[in-house]
Amino acid sequence: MPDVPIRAVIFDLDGVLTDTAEFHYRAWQELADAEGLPFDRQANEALRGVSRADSLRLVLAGREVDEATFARMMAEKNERYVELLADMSPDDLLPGALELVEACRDRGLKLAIGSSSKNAPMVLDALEITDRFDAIADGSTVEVAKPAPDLFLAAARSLDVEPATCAVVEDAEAGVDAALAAGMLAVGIGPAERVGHAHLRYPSTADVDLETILARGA
Ligand code: B16
Ligand code: MG
Repeated sequence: MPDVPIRAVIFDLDGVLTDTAEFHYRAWQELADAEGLPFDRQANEALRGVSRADSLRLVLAGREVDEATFARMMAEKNERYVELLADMSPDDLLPGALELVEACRDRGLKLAIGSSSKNAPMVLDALEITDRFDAIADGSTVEVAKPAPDLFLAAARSLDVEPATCAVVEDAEAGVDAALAAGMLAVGIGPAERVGHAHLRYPSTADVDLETILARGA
């Protein structure tokens, strides 16, 4: 990691600013049950931060389906997921999330969202935090999903900053992989088994210490 000052922070959404993982899980479980596919909470863990299409491939676990069936299954899962999001409000921000975003803004950092979710703009609106960010890169921004670096590189381009000056806050193994591949400072949220390969790691968003992040990049 080159010693360059951090000028921007790219936030993952699901699992860092809000916890939609339970809704994703319920929507996948209902689809799996309807299709007679074996699936449970443990299998769901592998889907964290993974795009919708890659998630369905994991749910199918090698079972072949034609293109139309694949598209229908993705649509059904998303329809259910969006239904479950209906009651989302600022109360669904994770503890410490808004405080961290505000602290970044107070330090003059540029802020972006780098989420694999195509529903990210809707979730940000429901949380009433869209206006806090200078750029939003989501599941519709790039072709190649995390763990490829493309999404975070697109966020850095939108912010007009060099990748090495960005810190990425991520809860998923695939997201930390993507941040490292982008040459950014990776800040992992969660257990070491999942995000232990990040440069810095905190158990939860509320534990993140911005000064340590900034000192690390300086
Ligand atoms: P959608 P993140 C990810 O969001 C979720 O963690 C992951 O579970 C989901 O499959 C993915 O977005 C795609 O979401 O189906 O809404 O497009 O963690 O990158 O903010
Ligand atoms: Mg996430």
